[in-house]
Amino acid sequence: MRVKNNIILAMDLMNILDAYDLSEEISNYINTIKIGYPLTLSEGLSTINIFKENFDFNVICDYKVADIPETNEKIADLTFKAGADYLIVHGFVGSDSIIATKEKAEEYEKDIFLLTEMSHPGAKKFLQPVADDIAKMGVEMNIKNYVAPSTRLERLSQIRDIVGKDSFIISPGVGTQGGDPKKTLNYADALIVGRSIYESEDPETAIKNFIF
Ligand code: NUP
Repeated sequence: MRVKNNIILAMDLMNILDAYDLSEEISNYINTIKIGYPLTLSEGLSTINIFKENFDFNVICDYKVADIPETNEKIADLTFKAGADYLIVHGFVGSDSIIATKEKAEEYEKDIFLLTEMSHPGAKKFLQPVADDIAKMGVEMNIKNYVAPSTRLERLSQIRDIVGKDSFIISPGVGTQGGDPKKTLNYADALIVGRSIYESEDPETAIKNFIF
């Protein structure tokens, strides 16, 4: 995937009209967006195609899929059928659950991102102790795309070492959560940025602060 300016906009808005307006404002700088539960539960899966048809964005669906394989497969099927290019999947549920989403992605000629360690403080307690193992499992499973935190650069660096230089890492937590965007790009291929852009009075200028 080629992510323009190495920035993925986290489109955590609660209605499609705001999301559409923002897309118009920033589409010269951004070609990849991430949508999650806020927009999807507000407006439905059909939002994916609105972004694809009107802006030709790469759309990553951040549904942090974390269920048994059979349920994961259904979620992946609905998401890719709706037009998603990528689906973010939790790693802690284990390889069978992940395989279910990966195989479904392949059916649609799409792909998944494996979520290793999360960026918020609470992730230190349960997720951090197993995050290296999640990344190692991803490598064994031949997964190429990962999500890892910008809020703990030493952890991001460690995860990069595990998944190797040819893997593609996208990293949330810069800006509002405190992560340093420039340093993050020493280890990650692209930044995920939400509030620092969509809550800004001037999203275009806000984006320029993340371009190096
Ligand atoms: O570990 C993660 N941290 C995180 O913030 C994994 C994520 N997927 N995210 C998402 O990235 C979060 O749900 C939000 O959509 C985005 C970060 O947004 P912001 O903190 O820049 O507003």
